[in-house]
Order: sequence, then structure tokens, then C-alpha cells
Amino acid sequence: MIDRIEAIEQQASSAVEAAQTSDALEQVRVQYLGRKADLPNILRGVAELPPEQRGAVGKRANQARKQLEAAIERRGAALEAAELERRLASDAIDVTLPGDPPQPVGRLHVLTQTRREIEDVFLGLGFSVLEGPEVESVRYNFDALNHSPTHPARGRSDTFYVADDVVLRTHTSPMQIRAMEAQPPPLYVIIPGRVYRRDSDATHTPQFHQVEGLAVDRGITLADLKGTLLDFSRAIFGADREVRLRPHFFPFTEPSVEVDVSCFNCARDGSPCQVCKGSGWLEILGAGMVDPNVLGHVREHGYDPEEVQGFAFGMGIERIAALKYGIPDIRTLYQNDVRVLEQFG
Ligand code: 2U9
Repeated sequence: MIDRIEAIEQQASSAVEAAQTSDALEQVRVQYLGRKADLPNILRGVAELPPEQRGAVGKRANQARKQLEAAIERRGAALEAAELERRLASDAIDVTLPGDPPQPVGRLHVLTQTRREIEDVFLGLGFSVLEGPEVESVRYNFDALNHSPTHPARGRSDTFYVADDVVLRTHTSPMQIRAMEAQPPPLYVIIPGRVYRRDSDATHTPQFHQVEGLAVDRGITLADLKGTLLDFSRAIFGADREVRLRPHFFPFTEPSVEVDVSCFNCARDGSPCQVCKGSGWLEILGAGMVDPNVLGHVREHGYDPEEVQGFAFGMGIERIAALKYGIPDIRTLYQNDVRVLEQFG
């Protein structure tokens, strides 16, 4: 009987190893451990054996059953693991492959590109970049910036009021006041951001973007302003550019200037061009020496107008981009037509 058990055990163990699928393994289990199989039959018949055989046969048959069960379990786990491995390999998706059809690669909006370009120039000159709130108090937006009580920009026809003393900022200048309140001179900052004015035509949108700059230190002069803007103009519009300053008026600077850059378009083909209308100059921004009245508002933060001087400038990012890329109508920058936007960068 023991020989028979060992023969069954050997046969069963080969069948287990030969099973290549979970289904085949289940058939082996039924064949060797099922209700009608030999080994369970032997186990059930132990009681009818002569007493002297019962112990040895029962023990051997039980051992064979346990070993077979363990072997089936091991083989089952191995088959399942192999099956999982196969499925993972066949299901694998290469996410680095291009889509079908290939999707066009996006790009930064030309205004974002231009803002970053401007920021890079001033970072290179030692300025820091700050941002501030778009909803501002009248005090920061107008009063601290030396706007007279009757200045037209304060009117509801020029500015979006949120409440009697709260506006959508009309320039990023209020943040420059906040920057001076937050840290004593020397201060070299530029502040890019969204601003709002009631204005709408091909060269004005009710919401646009500015970069304003402010440098306050001992001994700052208009020459520092001109040198800084020359460097900026050459970085943005080409190494051969010159700048010129024309007298102007702003409430927050005195003296104030409008700044022109020599036309890069005429210069290219030598003939008078459409962009500068033959004048040879393009207006790019406004600037000036910070009015001592403005510094007076932050005197208690270390900005004594007798001790420190400053220059400031402001530019519209839309205008810089429009000049640089020849965009005739800046409203197209907000219409999200990819045929327009994909031309840049
Ligand atoms: C402080 C003091 C002075 C910022 C300045 C301009 C001149 C200017 C315009 C350019 C085109 C606005 O976007 S635009 O319409 N800006 O001409 N901005 S000086 O002067 C400041 C700012 C902050 C404390």
C-alpha cells in the first residue's frame, strides 16, 4: 500500500509541475485530491485495513496529501505571478510616445514671454521682482502717488471703482509704495502685473499688463535712469539701439520723461518704415525721478527725500510686445485664436 501511495505521489507531483495554466492545475487537483481520487479513497479506507497497517498507511497517505496540497498551492502562486507578469507586459503603455495623431506642442503666451524677458533683463541689473494686489485702496493707488484731488484718472470714467475708496489698480505703482514701507533703501525692484483702466481701442484694453520699476538709493540721478533704460532697450530691441528722453508730466515723478528707442525696423532695411512713421523713434515707456512728495509719504520708513533719490519707470507689456513683434491690434492677444498666438515663440 505504501508503494502505491508513493507512486501516486510521484505521478501527482509530475502532473502539478506540468500544469501550465490555473485551469490545468485545477484538473490535477480534482484528479488527485477530488472525491473519487485514489489518495482520498486510501485515506477513507484506512479504518478497514488490518490494525498493524493502519498507522503507517494513514500517516504516509496523510503526508502525501499535505505535500500535494502544498505543491498545488506553490504551483498556483507561480502560475498566477507569471500570468500577471505577462499581462503587465502586454498592457504596458509607453507614455513617452507621441499621441496619434501627434498633438501640437503648446507655448507660453506672447505676453508671458515678454514679461519674463523684461524680468530677466532687470534681474540681471540687480533688481528684484515683486507682485502685489490688483484691488487697491485709493490711498495707495492715487493719494500716496501724488495725484491731485482733481486728477482725471481718479474719475469713474477712467477707473473701475469697487467701493468709494477701493479701485482695481490703474498701475502697479501702489505696490512700490508698499515695497518702500516694507524695506528701507537701497531699493531696486520691478513690479509686473495686471492693471485696469476704462479704455478700449486697438492699442488699449480695459485690462492690460505693466512692468514698473523703482530704484531708490543715495545719489541716484537721471543718468542712472537713462543708462538703465538703454541697457533694457538694447536687451529687448537689439544691441544697436539708442534711447532719447523727451520732457513729460507724471504726478509721481519730477522731472518726468517719455522714452523713445531708435526704430529697429527702419534700421534693418535703411528706408523710413510704417512702424515709426519715418520718425526713426518709437515711444516705449514713461519714467522720471521719484517726486520728493512721494518719498515724503514713506519718510518714516527711511525714505528722507533729503537723503535718498530715486528713479521710476513704467511700461505696458502689450505695447512692448506689439512693437517687438509688429502686432497691429493688441485686442487679438486676448481672443485666444491659436492662429495668432502660435506665431510667437
Ligand atoms: C513710485 C514712484 C513713481 C512709475 C512710472 C510711468 C512713468 C509711466 C506708463 C507707461 C505706459 C503707464 O502702462 S502705461 O500706460 N507709466 O509712464 N510710470 S514713471 O513711477 C512711479 C511708480 C512708483 C512710488
